[in-house]
Amino acid sequence: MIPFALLLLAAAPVQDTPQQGDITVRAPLPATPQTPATMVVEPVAMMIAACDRDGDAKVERYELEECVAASLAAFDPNKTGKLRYIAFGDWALRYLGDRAALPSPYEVDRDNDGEVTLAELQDHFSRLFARYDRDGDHAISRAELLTYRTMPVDARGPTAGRRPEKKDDAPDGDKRRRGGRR
Ligand SMILES: [Ca+2]
Ligand SMILES: [Ca+2]
Ligand SMILES: [Ca+2]
Repeated sequence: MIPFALLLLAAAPVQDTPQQGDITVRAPLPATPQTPATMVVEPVAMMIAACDRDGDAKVERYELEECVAASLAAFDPNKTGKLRYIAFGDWALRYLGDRAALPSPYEVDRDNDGEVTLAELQDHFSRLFARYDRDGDHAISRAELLTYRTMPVDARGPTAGRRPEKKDDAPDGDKRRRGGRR
């Protein structure tokens, strides 16, 4: 009796599996509209957030200074204490995510000698610290690192400057088009 029951159990799923020669066509999943991004983080704020060493999600000055020094040292194998602009671009790519992200080397290199020294970099981040620490408690919280966008944004990005949509482009019309009946 038991072997027969097991056989039935084993056979049951077969009814649902496609027979040889059947073709299963899956419709593509509908695109999920992105939640409008009203809160963003500047590249340099992303770097500052990653400087939290003790895990309290806040960045204090000593943490930022250590972090900035270590970041420069990573691109300064000969320990010259400075980065030329090309090396600064590599630094920016790693820590800010893009060579062109702010701050630019021109901004940080205060004496315009073509090199960003550790002192210049620390000075720049010290001013950033003062800017981000809005409540003046000598620590930068994640809330202080957020930038709030005032520009209306939808799934396709900022809506400013876009041509107004025609009435035909109402959500219903949109759905019909995406339904694939052409
Ligand atoms: Ca911390
Ligand atoms: Ca300089
Ligand atoms: Ca603060």
